Amino acid sequence: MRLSVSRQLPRLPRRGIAGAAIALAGLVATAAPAATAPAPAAPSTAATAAVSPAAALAPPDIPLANVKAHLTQLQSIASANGGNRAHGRPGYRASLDYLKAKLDAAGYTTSVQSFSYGGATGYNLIADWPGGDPNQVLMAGAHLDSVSSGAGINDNGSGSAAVLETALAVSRTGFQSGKHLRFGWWGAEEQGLVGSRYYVNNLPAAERSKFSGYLNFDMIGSPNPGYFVYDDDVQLEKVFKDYFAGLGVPTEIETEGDGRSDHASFKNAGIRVGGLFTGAGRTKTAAQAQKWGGTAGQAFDRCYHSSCDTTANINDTALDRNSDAVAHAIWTLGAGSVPPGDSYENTADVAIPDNGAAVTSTVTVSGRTGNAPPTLSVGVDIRHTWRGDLVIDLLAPDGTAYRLKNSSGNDSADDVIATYTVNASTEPANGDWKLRVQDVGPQDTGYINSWKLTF
Ligand code: DTR
Ligand code: CA
Ligand code: ZN
Ligand code: ZN
Repeated sequence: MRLSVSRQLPRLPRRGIAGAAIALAGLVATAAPAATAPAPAAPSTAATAAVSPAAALAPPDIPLANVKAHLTQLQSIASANGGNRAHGRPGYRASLDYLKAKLDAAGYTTSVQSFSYGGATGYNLIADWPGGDPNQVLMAGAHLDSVSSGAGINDNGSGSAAVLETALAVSRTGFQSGKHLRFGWWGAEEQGLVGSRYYVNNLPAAERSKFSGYLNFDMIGSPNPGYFVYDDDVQLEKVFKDYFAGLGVPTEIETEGDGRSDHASFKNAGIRVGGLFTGAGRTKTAAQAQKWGGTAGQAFDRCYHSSCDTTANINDTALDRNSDAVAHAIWTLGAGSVPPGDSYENTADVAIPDNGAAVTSTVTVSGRTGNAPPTLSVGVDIRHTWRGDLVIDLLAPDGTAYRLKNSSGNDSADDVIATYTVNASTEPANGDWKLRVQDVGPQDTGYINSWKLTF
């Protein structure tokens, strides 16, 4: 005797799958369509809501002359303060004050974070551009300090100036990013990523989880340049590779510095990172000289950590290309035109008819290479009222169905908020993946609250 109980489905507060996921890692669906229960009828009302990327606005050209003017200022400030911008020396704080004044005048909300290291006070400069989704923070940064032997114009005036000028371009153009834009300049990187680690370690966990990515720019104007892209994150790497491909400039993955610059502080905290590098003390090979020009058998930067790292130690083409790449990344990622990392989510509610036809919700996966993994994670968040006899399938772009959940008759469980693992290694990753849900028993109303694929 079934209770004829029905209740209005409360519009429960949306909660992220991750926040309440129950990992059912032991469940690995096989490649063959499920045989345990008749596959539900093809959805008559395929309620799909593909998440399509917002149109990306064209990023502005970053004027090389503006970037070089900042380098000239940094050179002058170092020359007037003992010849450097090193941690604990007057040239560092004087340089930070120069950047802060520019950012304040451009309408940024700036803050200076101080920390102690080696008996001296260090400072980080943080600049927030008002607006954007506070739960999706896109940050670009560079270390502002130099070694004590010189003005550090390539290491790392180049990254500092390019990030500064990109931030100023955001203001000049009034760019309204979908994500909240934040820029940072770090102290005491040369002492071992001290400033950036202090910043990340002092972020509350809830704040750290809001980062959609951190982009690092440390040495991007080397006089004998290479074009290296950080390969820590597939999506962020792709943004930069696509940019350089558009220029017809080949790139290599950055291998000299894994962990050797401020992106490591963010990566160690689980934040996705990307960035660019034009080389330091390593020697350019003949093959690299063939594709990039410059001098084989010579270091990418012969003045690395030396007093000759002055405004004369910059390759203008490299600095210009990389400065424009910073803007390209901010405008592209900021506009939300690149899926957030390896996860693809649909948050559109889709009603599930009581004892009725199956419905579907779609996520469009693009920009990946190869097949899906044998451990494709499928997070679902389905709300329903009572006797939820739900059958849940994942449909690959070619229509292959992977059974995630069978109806369990009198399934009196409440919401289905779970993470399933599917072996989808025979399926190409890109395409329209669908979550298909059918309620095969009466007395129930429900809806797909959200669902997420993570590769
Ligand atoms: N640690 C940086 C220089 C450096 C050396 N290798 C890499 C790779 C990626 C970024 C930076 C670097 C410094 O001396 O500031
Ligand atoms: Ca430019
Ligand atoms: Zn250095
Ligand atoms: Zn550096």
